[in-house]
Amino acid sequence: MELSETLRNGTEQLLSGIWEMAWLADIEQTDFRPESVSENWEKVLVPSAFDANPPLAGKRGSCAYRREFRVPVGHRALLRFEAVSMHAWVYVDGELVAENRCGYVPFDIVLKASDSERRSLVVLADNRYDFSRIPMHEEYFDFYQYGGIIRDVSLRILPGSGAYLETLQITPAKDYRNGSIELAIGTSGKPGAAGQRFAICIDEGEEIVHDATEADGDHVTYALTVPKPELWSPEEPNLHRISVRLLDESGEVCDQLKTHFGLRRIEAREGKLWLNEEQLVLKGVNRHEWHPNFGPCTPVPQLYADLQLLRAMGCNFVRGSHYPQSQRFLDLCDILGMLVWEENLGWGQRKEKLADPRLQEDHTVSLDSMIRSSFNHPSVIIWGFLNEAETNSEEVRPFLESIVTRIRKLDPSRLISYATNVPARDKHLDLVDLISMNLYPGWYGCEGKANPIELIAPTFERDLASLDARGLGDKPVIISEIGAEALYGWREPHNDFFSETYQSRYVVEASRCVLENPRFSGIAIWHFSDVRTYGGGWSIRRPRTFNNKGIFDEYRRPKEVVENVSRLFKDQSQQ
Ligand code: ADA
Repeated sequence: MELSETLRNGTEQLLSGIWEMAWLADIEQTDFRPESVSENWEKVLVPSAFDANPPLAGKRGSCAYRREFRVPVGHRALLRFEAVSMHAWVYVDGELVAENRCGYVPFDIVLKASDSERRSLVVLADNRYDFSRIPMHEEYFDFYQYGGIIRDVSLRILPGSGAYLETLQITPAKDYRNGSIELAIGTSGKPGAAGQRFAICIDEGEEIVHDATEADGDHVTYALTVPKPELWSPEEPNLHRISVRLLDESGEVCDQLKTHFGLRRIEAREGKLWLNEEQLVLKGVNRHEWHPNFGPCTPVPQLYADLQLLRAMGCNFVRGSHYPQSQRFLDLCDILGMLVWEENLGWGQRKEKLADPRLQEDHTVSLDSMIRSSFNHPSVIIWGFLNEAETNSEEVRPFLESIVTRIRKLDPSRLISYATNVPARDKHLDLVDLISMNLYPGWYGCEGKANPIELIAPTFERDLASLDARGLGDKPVIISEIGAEALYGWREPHNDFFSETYQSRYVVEASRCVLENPRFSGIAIWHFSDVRTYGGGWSIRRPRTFNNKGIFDEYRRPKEVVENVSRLFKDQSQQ
């Protein structure tokens, strides 16, 4: 399958490429006029982060982008931004048509028909922190947040009037092994309007025309069967394709969408994880989307290389920490067979922040977009949210409940989890399907301890016992983060903190404790590669202003740990 075919619906044209950009420094959006930016334009590649390279490295402020595009006269069009960071405003033909405050999720804009084929597009991206404007992004998060059009932009030409297709959502049904799926089609206007029909084709099968009579809420749903079903799994990541054409009363094709999907089932029961009814143990890493040359805009060949490094280690799992993933990365995970935890943006928020209606609203917008965009990726098996929030407080429960209820409504087929760093005191683990513990015994808080690595096993035992004592014994448990910093190339006789050898011993011991204990269903090492984080005085515990707990450095050079933990991961898969 061509990677370009795996674009969300296969009928879009990419607007990524060469645009123009003007750095506007401290201008506010309220003072910005798209037509008045007449100087300082320079060529820029989209997607890219404006502050990933000199001369704007480290700058906070506003940046304008512009280009033209064409829409046939009389047609509407759907503009899709896969991510603009952090605060974005979009102007088409001089008019403000969208504002977006969540820098890692896609947003769509439907453009009205115009009598001119040439349309002008201006985007203003602002990367300044300000809780009152963009509460989802905070300066203290332990990863650097950039500005700009950081993921692809695409355009889909829509019919001039009448309905068009909005979404295709495929859910493997109970009898998924024999190819049963549920297809939910979302259209603009009233779904299933009289006279509407859908011509549906799966793989190379025959195209069958269905009347759109039964609208189920926002969607028209069909029970369908894949003609030659092949299951999806990390070992055999088989994909199927579906195409839907919307026909009007006279049988004319008004619109078309396509997507790929996979037949697989993920479950949590009897304290274990199950994929396609077989017990599943997750072995993997947390991964930030970051490379020193590209910031958060990792090019596709590098995404592929990252996944190959993980596969070579015997990994089957990536936790996409700590924000919604790029669709290109998820496409590759589908194709190569990597299981994914996709997570809504959040990092260490305290209860006061979590109670703020502005944060709650933007969290919901971002969550909805993440689930809608990633719905058909078989690689995604877990929806995560709010990393290391103040979940030992009773007060955050209403918000957590609202998130879980919303996820279950949007997608009851996947597991729900959040990573907690207070498992023994966490008050809300009953809400999730999978308990995920971030623990750093033997790294943080072990000053003066003789053998810090020996703290790992008893800490795990203590926290597991506390879960079981609280009646949570039927829920599977993973270590969602554990790791130690190592500066690439630093090997020294003491094998002390920050050496590659300490990190290797630490991660190997943690992995051994997880893989040898049947109460655990997996581990995600913190983390894949070294990444830039906050600077200034806050980075006192972050040499180089990097989070150096990568098992690879930022250029993907393996540290000592890689070979040692790979051996363990691979041995375990042979058992
Ligand atoms: C936390 C957090 C990570 C990272 C890690 C660390 O668990 O979830 O993002 O900051 O600690 O390196 O300390």
